[in-house]
Amino acid sequence: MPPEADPAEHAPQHQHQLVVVANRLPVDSRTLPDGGNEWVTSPGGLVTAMESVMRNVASGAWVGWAGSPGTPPDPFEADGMSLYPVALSAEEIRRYYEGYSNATLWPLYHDVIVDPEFHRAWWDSYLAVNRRFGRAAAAVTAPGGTIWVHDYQLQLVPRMIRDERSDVRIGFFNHIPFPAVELFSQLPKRNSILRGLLGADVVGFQRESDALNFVAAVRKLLGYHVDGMTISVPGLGAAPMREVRAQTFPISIDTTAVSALSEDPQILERAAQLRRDLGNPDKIVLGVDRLDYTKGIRHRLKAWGELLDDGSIDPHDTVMIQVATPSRERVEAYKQLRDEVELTVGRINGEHAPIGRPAVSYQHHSFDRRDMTAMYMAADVVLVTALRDGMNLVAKEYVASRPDLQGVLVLSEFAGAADELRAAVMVNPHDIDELKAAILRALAMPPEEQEEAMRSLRHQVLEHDVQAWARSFLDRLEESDRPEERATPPARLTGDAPSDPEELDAALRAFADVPRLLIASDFDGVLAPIVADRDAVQPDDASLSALRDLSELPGVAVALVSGRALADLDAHTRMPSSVVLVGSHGAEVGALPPWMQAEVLDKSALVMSREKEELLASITTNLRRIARAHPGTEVETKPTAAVLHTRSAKGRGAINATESALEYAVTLPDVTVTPGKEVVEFAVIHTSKGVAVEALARASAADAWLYLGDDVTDESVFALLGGPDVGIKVGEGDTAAALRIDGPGAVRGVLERLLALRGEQS
Ligand code: ADQ
Repeated sequence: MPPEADPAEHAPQHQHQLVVVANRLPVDSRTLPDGGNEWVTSPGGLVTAMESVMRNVASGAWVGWAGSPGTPPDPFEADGMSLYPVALSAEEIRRYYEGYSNATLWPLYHDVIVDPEFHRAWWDSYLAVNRRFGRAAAAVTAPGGTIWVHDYQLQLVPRMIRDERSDVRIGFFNHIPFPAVELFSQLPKRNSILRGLLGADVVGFQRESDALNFVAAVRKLLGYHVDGMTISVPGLGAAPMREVRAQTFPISIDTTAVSALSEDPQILERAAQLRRDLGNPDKIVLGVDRLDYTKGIRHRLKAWGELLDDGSIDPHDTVMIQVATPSRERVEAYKQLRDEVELTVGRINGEHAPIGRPAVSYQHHSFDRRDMTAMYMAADVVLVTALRDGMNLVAKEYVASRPDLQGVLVLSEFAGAADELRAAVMVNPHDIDELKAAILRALAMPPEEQEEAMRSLRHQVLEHDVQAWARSFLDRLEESDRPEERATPPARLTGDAPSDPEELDAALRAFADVPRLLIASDFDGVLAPIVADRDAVQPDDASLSALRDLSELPGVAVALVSGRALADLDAHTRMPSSVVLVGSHGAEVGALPPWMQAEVLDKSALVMSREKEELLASITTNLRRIARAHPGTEVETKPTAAVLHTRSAKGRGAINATESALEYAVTLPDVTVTPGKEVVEFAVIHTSKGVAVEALARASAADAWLYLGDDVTDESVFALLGGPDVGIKVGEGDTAAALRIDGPGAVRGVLERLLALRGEQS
């Protein structure tokens, strides 16, 4: 059982104006001489950044894991912040942290340098832990406060907080890269991740390419409208659109603190001592990394080994220090990496190290900031050869440690820092020959050239420190819409897990007991699987037959409600006259059975005027033009609407065509434009499935309605349901329905069960 301790229960509720949510709290456990335990804060870059902004708020808090399994410590105060530890069980550490976060997301987001693993139990744990973090943050934030969620371990948290607290501003910052949509698409539950992130008002990334990749994924996989870097997230039912901003905020370091250390005479002496300890080599080359396969340590050692092998470097003159901090040691890929790195270092030293001095000094442990700065000050060259890296702070720390303007930074173009540190010696670390040449060039660089490059690098790093980074993120967040001006989307279910079968059955039993019922269902994706060729749709005969039989029972009205044109729906379902057909998202209503009070249905709003006919003709012409430019897309015409279908488009054609259609839509204020699953509908009659079903419910004097739907257009019905009504969402996605089933097969089960329950009564 996961530990369910709620950190918020110890504290006054809703009190903090600014709440940071990150996987780890900035604390470590320390064992006392008496064997007891205490928590000490471990200020890293993020804490330092937050300190400066926390000073300007009345009350700041941090929600995160304290680093040990089981019961967490009670909330406590540190550095002017309240810390709220979140519990993780040993199993959750294995599944949520080492599993989904570090063996699924981490490799996938770093361009699949090692194969990501996918396990459903890991996802379940990720979901549960994200929910715990979200709840803890929502509980301690003041009304109208700000919550800043950090990193890939917590991508579902923004959405989860939004569902509980519509009054707060939510920001998310991704510290690692965001992959290209082609890679991201591999991720099972990818849409849940995107929807999780889109709960935020601002989603921040390290580099422009990350933000662009994210926006492309949202466009392609969710079909949402994007204007530049602003994403329009549709509200459910009657709720308005929300705007979410994707933006680049390159993270930095606490430059002032590093600069101060680099001017400390004791640290200067330490740097000199380090050189003496290494036998006074002419040159020291340094690598500092977490022992992670993304950091390119193997490539670096390969290049170094070859330079020694071919005699380009003399180990009597030049020493390499490789600091490789222990990391994620229980994850298989990391164990293998450690073995390989240590084997390579052993081989290089065995073959090249002079007696009493290493060719590579390998340090597999942590250093304090003072020692780290001394190393940077002693290093003539620092090698950052990451194969993929969100930013890479080592590069910036090195630059900030060199007020003497000496030293050369060799920097991988795949590290985020490459976008800013243009004066470094840039390298593609996959190209070992290029890497070797870059190392030699760095070692041979004349002092004046070093000075020129270092001056430019320092200008960049000193101007943009981590405090400025945090402030610019929070300022941007502050500029987003005031939360209280937005209506809350009535999402009752998020994610994609089907409802508990017992809960579903209880709802059906209660519904079947109501005297007068309306049972209405969408068609495509509910009574028939979605197919590429919409004329080849194959409805589930058993579902249709159950609906037919239900419509014969006393007190039961049945309707099929579809985006298809009425005639098309009729042709594919061949329903008897006892079943009402509603086409074109409510704009076309078929014949009503005699017992329905037809006069209740107000059709006046649905009449096509001449202007509307002309408008529809011009829309059709324009959509056809778009379709011609994107092979595989096509335009369907309906009596009151024109629809662009992109299901059969090749490659990026679907995205591009949708984009063009939505751009065109902006020019049509009086047209209802509805993006759906690989379709965009332009309707000149303002109606919705919700309006139509509500009218039918009135016409049939129903005491309760049941509605089955899978598409965003069905949300207009779900949003109207309440009390005795039953809304069932078919498939994944946030919804205003209260129940979820997974596909047309389960729909058949629901309809047959209803038939059995209601049949028993008659
Ligand atoms: P990391 O992958 O951890 O961070 P990085 O940015 O290089 O990578 O930060 C490492 C930090 O650890 C540096 O501050 C470094 O000085 C420190 N460090 C490394 N070895 C150490 C040792 N042995 N002892 C003490 N300190 C050590 C993730 C992303 C990065 C992104 C950061 C911040 O992967 O791309 O830059 O978050 O957003």
